[in-house]
Amino acid sequence: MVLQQTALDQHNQQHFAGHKRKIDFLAADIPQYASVLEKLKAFQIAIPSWALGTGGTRFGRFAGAGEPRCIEEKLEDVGLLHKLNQSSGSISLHIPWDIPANPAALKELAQQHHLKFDAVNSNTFQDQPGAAHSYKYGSLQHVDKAVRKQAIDHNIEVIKHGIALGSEALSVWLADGSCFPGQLNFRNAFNNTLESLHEIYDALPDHWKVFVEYKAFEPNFYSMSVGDWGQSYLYASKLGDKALTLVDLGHHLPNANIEQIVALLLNEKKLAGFHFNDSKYGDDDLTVGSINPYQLFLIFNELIEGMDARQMNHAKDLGWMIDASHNVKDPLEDLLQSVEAIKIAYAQALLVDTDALRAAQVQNDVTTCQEILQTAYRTDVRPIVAEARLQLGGALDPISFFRTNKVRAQLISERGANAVATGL
Ligand code: PSV
Ligand code: MN
Repeated sequence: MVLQQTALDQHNQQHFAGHKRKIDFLAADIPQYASVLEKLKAFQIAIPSWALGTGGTRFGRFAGAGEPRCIEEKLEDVGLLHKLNQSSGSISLHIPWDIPANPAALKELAQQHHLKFDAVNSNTFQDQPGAAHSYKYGSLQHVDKAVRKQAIDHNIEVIKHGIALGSEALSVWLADGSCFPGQLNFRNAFNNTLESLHEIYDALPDHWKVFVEYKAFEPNFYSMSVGDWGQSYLYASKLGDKALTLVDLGHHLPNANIEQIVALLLNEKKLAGFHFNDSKYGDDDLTVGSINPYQLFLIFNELIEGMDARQMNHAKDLGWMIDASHNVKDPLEDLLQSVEAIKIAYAQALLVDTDALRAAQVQNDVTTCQEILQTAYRTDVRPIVAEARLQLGGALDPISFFRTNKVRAQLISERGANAVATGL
């Protein structure tokens, strides 16, 4: 479906007076207003192709309706999001859940929606029909060289798909590990994984990166072969400059200080970027900002401080992606909320008075440090996020537009009530 510009204009006219009151009030209070606005306009977050349908748990999946039935319809959905928020200008594909059979046509379709292809993801955590070998006991770590080779070949295949689409990064997440003590020789598993990753690394084009994602547990419950940022950092360091550590916010043990992990990885030039989501207990894959928005703000505070210290471009120099699952919400509404939460946290962190914070830190003035951070965090920055969207041609209130204009109902009438997307 195509969103009508007239509907968008009408929506913005209806919301404009209320918005104007709020933005005038906020702008008067932000000294760096113009630069914050420009940074917000430039900031894009990639949408995962696997999150456009309703997710599930191992107990069941309650599919929604009108889900995208093919890769083209997934692009269409991301196009809808981007038209509304002007901040979702790319899609991250997961292969073989999405096989780009005709890359030239797909690139053209992406261009029509003003989209680019972000990192491509490999999948060696599920067996594929007709595959010669099973990943039941791991993939890149496997004791059998033939299984490792199959997994390496798959990753190289994914790189080739990515090249055809104009992607510039491969994300590798391994389910490899063990469920019971004694099952695995840790050193051999590490060395096999490293050797396999080396072969994948060697297949990367010059300007490409490989993102090594870690996860503390699940599906293996005793050990994971890339279980934490230390292990990922070790692989990335041994591989070379093109290998970096990917931080998925749900992949830590409870209470981990993710903002500190991020600061150190950035300092070591080894931070790839993010899979954003939120969680209360584990890898819950909930809407970004729905559980712990303060943590998200603190992460962005470290990101901005660290990126500015290295004169990095906020919008381009790290990978910004969502990785979430929507069991009870409409996936498109959920993704709109996630992107909004990320932009809010980014905007709040841009408001931190960094000079004052540095001065307070060297004075060991702990109270002032907290005041500075919380003053920024408690600022309602939603009007400036909306203003950035408006200036780019998006909707002042994307969720309200989505509901009022019955976007899901239109998708259901086009695709049917039983259309189910591929993915987890
Ligand atoms: C694993 O839990 C993960 O976070 C990885 O990024 C996968 O590729 C993704 O979820 C999709 O299942
Ligand atoms: Mn992830």
